[in-house]
Amino acid sequence: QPEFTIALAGNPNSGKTTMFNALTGARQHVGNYPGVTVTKKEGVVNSQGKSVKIVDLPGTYSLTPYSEEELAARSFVVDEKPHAVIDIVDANTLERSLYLTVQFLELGVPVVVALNMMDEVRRRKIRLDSARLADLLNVPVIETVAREGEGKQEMLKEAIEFAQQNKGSELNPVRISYGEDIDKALDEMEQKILAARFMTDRLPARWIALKYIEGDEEVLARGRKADALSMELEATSHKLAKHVRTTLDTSPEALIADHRYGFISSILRQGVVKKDVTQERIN
Ligand code: GDP
Ligand code: MG
Ligand code: K
Repeated sequence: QPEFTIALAGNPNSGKTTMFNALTGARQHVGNYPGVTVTKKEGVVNSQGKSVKIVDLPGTYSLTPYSEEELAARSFVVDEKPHAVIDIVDANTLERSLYLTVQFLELGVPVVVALNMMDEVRRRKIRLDSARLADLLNVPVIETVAREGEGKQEMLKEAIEFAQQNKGSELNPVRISYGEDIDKALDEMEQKILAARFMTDRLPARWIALKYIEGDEEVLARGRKADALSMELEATSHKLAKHVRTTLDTSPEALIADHRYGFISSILRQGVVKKDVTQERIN
């Protein structure tokens, strides 16, 4: 029985399966996620003297379960609680890719970011400061080229270290500001969720509140089974949605997405991406 489970997550086409194959070789097992037709690939590797189960999650842009793939990926992370998640990011589309990364961080998941496709980034003369990104996100960031196997050992080592450190302990989920109205509702709901210990055995209180505000049907359904507090949280969310609709002519969901992208672009502006203009002109 493997000691650790590490999941490979990321957007479609970010190189997950290529990395999965580079790590596991022929030692693969294919099955299905419970309740859906989405294929689940698993393999076992030995690294750092540990036996590690690697799971290739379906590609997702978000952790909002709009599709079977997104639902399968999120349920695996929430319910199976892998010891670490390696987020395979296409470094050529960093801004869009980090949208998923940030959602893992809000969920309090131990994440190692693999900046993949670095061969293409280098060819385009884009300079990415991965150490700076690691500082700003407060997680390990490793540059990789999955097709060449470049960076895979270091990436795995970081994930195993992360898994060992975080075994049994809780991470501090990232807290993003979503603007005055949403933040106020989030704070209130978070306090109530904590006081009632409403689903907090698996999930951070603020994340649960955020999902109520987003109107996440899967979390709402879990909540209805769990406790009477769910009625109150739904009522607060409806009131907020009405207020946001009246005053800003938009939905809380759209506001949340805007602020997440704002959070990401502020990180990227702090010296993460440097385009070498001189080189660009020469080529
Ligand atoms: P998945 O959808 O995340 O599983 O992505 P795949 O592993 O199927 O990869 C998508 C495409 O990107 C394939 O054509 C891969 O060969 C290619 N690819 C994967 N990793 C790299 C990389 O590091 N560099 C380059 N240039 N291509 C890559
Ligand atoms: Mg794949
Ligand atoms: K590509």
